[in-house]
Amino acid sequence: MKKTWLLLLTAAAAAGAVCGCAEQAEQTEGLLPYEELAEVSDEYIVVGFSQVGSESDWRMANTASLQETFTEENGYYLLYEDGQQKQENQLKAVRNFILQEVDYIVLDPIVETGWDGVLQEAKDAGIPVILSDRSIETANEDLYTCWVGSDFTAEGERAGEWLSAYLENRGRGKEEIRIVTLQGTLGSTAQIGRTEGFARVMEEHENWKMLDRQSGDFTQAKGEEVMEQFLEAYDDIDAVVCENDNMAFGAVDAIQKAGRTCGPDGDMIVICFDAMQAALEAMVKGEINAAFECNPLLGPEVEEIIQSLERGEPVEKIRYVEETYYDTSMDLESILKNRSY
Ligand code: GZL
Repeated sequence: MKKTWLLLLTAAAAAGAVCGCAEQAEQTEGLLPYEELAEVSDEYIVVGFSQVGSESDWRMANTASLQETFTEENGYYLLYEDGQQKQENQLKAVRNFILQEVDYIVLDPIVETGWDGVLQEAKDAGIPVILSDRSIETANEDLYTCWVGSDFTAEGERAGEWLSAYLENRGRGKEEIRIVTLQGTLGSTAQIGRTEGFARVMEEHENWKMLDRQSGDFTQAKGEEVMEQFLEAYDDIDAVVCENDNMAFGAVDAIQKAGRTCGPDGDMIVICFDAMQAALEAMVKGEINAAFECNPLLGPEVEEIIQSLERGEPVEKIRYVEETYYDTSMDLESILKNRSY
């Protein structure tokens, strides 16, 4: 079902670079030139994609997955907007998409709250909204068609269970374990779920003590900064839980700069979420103990949903992707050879 495009004959239709290829990751500047709107009117399914930002390896892989899926060769015209980790940019992008009467809006919401108004506008405009990766908190579930992403709480529980088994196997099951956590962007679905999931396992271990949790905003620089503060504040940290790979890389840098050690042979256990290639390489180097996968390849999943909607078929409200974890007991060299991210 393609919406007949309303030609926007306004000066605001500034030239925009619309990308269809992953390596560009360019974003659409403002509105599309009206002559381009005419071209695509009935030829493509037009998708407006509002992305969180470009803060991490995971994010870049996720952006690439959608850009490699929604190409003109596949019958799509993608309007991509990088929110640069600011909700106001994403709100503006979604309003732009509504104004341009896209066929579908794909939104990866940086945080869970503050979306009801703009999603009501999309609903009033008859534009389905698919949440990709992160989700929203709303009293009105009709404001979006569905959410495809990870079960972040399960990821957090998996990490807690792994740590429990790891400590048990090393004869430390009864020892006091002092933990710090580098949280992701506060209020994001990934941060909420991972914190909650790990906390559930914490409750089963009265000998585990969470010394501190602070947000590193999913970035390596902030992760290093927060870990430096933790190292100054606590001199006997046993484990560092990093809610994404990039913060773990920052934490490892801070630990090493402080003359301390981490990883399977170090004095601090470091675990992280995402499990991108660089995290597995850090495990091979002995800097990180385990990485809990968060699948970034959501492009094909989102496309399947759009194709179902095009055929007038119902779609499930929540669609979780398959995920696993990796640790240094595994043949990481072989795994690295066969992994696409
Ligand atoms: C998780 C995603 C998170 C990643 C981070 O699905 O939202 O955001 O874990 C990214 O790397 O910044």
